[in-house]
Amino acid sequence: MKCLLALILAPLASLSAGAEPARKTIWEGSLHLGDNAAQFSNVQSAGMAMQIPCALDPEKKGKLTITTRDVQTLAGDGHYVELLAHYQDDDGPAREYVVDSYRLKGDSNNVDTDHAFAFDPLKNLYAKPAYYSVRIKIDTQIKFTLWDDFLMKRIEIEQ
Ligand SMILES: [Ca+2]
Repeated sequence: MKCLLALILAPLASLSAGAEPARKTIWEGSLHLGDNAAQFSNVQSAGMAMQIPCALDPEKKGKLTITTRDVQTLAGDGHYVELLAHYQDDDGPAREYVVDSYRLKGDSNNVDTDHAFAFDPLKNLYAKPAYYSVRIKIDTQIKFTLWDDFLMKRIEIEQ
């Protein structure tokens, strides 16, 4: 009986080890996002948005982690994080779709902060995309005086 149990458990153990999600960094650096780059004079600025291409396994759900510094969203629902899917057709222009949209909220000062979001690469899609991208945009739907400036540090994918 013990022997039989070991036979059943061994393949299960190796299966779950193989399914361990792989973590990869798709972007790392130090980049200002916002409308007042002078707030971080020693760091390069991307202005109000940045977009990073990435490869995903369309069949696997995963986790997206955005590391920021000094996000202070005192008003509104937060900055936008969008997962986009890109397609190329033989007979037309390339297309992109927003697969999912998340918000970055916080009130952190001088500390790196992780924001984690679960994603489904095929959410609302009928065909597998050629590749994906992650877009970060500052929240511009609040009063100008309340617009936030912050630093992007890292974008990670776990699948
Ligand atoms: Ca800020």
